[in-house]
Amino acid sequence: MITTTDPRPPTLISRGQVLEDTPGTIGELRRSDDLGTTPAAIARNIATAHERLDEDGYLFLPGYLLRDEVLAARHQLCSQLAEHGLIRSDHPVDDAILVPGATLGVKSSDIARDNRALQHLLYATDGPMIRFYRALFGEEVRHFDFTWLRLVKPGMGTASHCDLVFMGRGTHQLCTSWTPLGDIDRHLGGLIVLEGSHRQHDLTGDYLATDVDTVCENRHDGAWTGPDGLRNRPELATGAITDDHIGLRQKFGGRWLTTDYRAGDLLVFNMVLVHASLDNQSADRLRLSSDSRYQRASEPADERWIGIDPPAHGPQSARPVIC
Ligand SMILES: O=C(O)CCC(=O)C(=O)O
Ligand SMILES: [Fe+2]
Repeated sequence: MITTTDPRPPTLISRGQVLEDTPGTIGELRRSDDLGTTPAAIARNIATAHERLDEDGYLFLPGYLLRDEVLAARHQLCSQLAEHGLIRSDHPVDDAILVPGATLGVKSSDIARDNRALQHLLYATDGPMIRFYRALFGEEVRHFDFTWLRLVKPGMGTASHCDLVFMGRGTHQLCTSWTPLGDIDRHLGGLIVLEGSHRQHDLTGDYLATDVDTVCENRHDGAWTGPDGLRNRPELATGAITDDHIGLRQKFGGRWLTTDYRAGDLLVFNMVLVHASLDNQSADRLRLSSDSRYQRASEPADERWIGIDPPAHGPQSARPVIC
């Protein structure tokens, strides 16, 4: 009998580094499907959800979103990407096989905005996502209008960072939803979070006090030039903490946590949890996920991410300071 199961555990690679693979250095995300997998069940158990979010900095809800809705968003996304020539249309488009050498000629956030199924999945007023946040925040929810669509080609994932440095101009009480748009196992490479890092303020404090779009009025040594010729500080330009995810883990002492994600899973985390992603080790498949943000409607929102065509971060959102 021919078996297609590979008995070797997959090697986890992030930013080109093979991560340590001993029990004290790598682990599985804590699942919270014991709280239920429906909005009503989660709402009943919201106190425990709060406790876990405080304790872990994240909440992993496997199977909480409707798999059919996730796959509908994926299908529409793959059709859009095939139309733009990024993925092959001589294969089932949902397989997301990359056209070699192709690049996307439009902003991925525009693709996300035009994808009705994705907008419905992430933002429908009475859908599971918004109902989760309404229960969590205990009031009406505002979401950022900007949706970060991650179209990760074979190769490098995302460098370690906290979202606050990108999204900290309004309330800091907001959360990110990382939503796999398809099944994403460790080989295709999903999100990794650094255990306990949301409590390590002695290590992250200076970093968390920064804003990626700060420009120095009195220094001109930056990585990009903003309005009036002001330049930002090079150390802030990407918002990344480091590419050295082994060294970072050794410094922080926790484990890198991840899982084999399935379409329908939802990973929620706060603004100060250090996270990154695994490299896409596939030969030719595009990894598809979105990240979206939610907060209390009554609290101020970071204006970089609000509006029909949000300015996002970069020179156009420069904030001059003396440094
Ligand atoms: O998907 C990724 O590679 C990174 C996602 C991320 O940084 C986020 O969801 O905030
Ligand atoms: Fe992030």
